[in-house]
Amino acid sequence: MTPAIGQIIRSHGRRFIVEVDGREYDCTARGKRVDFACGDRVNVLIQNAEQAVIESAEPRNSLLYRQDDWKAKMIAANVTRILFVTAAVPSPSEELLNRCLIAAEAADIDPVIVVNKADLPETAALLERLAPYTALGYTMISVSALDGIDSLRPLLTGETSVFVGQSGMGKSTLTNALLPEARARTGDISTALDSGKHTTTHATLFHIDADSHLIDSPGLQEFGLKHLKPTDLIYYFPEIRPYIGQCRFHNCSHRMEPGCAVKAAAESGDIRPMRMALLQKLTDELS
Ligand SMILES: Nc1nc2c(ncn2[C@@H]2O[C@H](COP(=O)(O)OP(=O)(O)O)[C@@H](O)[C@H]2O)c(=O)[nH]1
Ligand SMILES: [Mg+2]
Ligand SMILES: [Zn+2]
Repeated sequence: MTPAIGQIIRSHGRRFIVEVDGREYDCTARGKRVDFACGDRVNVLIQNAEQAVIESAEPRNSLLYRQDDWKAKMIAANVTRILFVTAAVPSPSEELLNRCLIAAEAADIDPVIVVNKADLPETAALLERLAPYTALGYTMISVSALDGIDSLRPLLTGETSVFVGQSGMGKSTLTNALLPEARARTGDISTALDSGKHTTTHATLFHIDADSHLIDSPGLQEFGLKHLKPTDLIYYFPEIRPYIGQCRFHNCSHRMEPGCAVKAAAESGDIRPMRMALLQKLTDELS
């Protein structure tokens, strides 16, 4: 058995595909551990040409994580950029976008909003609806996986990026457009694990070039943030951050306390009602 260092490029529950020097090994983890994610760099013991055992993971630079009521899900490790892919059809959830932005802020990973399907006439209205997010400092681009993705490429250069978003928004189509050779591999996974359906069920890491990598992930319907502390939430809202520490009471809940700087900012229009309502909703959810 030969020790080596590799990277998890797919995770299938208890099984992981680890890439070592360009070769793929089917791995399980010692002690049946499952707390590894696509993108993790791992120490393996190679057993034969196809199989290896994961001994341990190297410390992560980042972890994109979601936690619903009962299950915690590691989406991707060591990513430097999160691309939230949305589109005018099927109907996009603005709350999911907001939750993803908050998760990105909490993980200290740079998020980008990718509005796909620019070829559809409905896209103009969505771009208008999402314009306030650029005012918050988030980068937003409009692309068409079928028609043109040139504005996307420079954002991926030198980064390890992950596509996240609802199912049907075009994450896998964008992946294929970026990497023509990914088509076959996506097809393989679909046939082997989803009985022929073209739904992405597992995160998969692809190499764009030696320094640029891309993880395609399964569609999200919800984005639980149960792992966050309610009192930390205001740090993850860029437009609320300037008011931290300005309220009269240090334990202000930003609801009805007198001298609340956050509420005053909301009343003067510096914080959108939708974002304020989300802050309250998440505070309740996490308390
Ligand atoms: N019109 C249009 N359709 C697209 C575009 N990108 C993806 N689609 C279609 O949207 C559907 C879902 O795409 P898919 O990549 O599987 O979405 P995913 O679930 O986010 O991975 C497929 O039928 C695609 O052909 C686009 O830019 N324009
Ligand atoms: Mg997909
Ligand atoms: Zn307050």
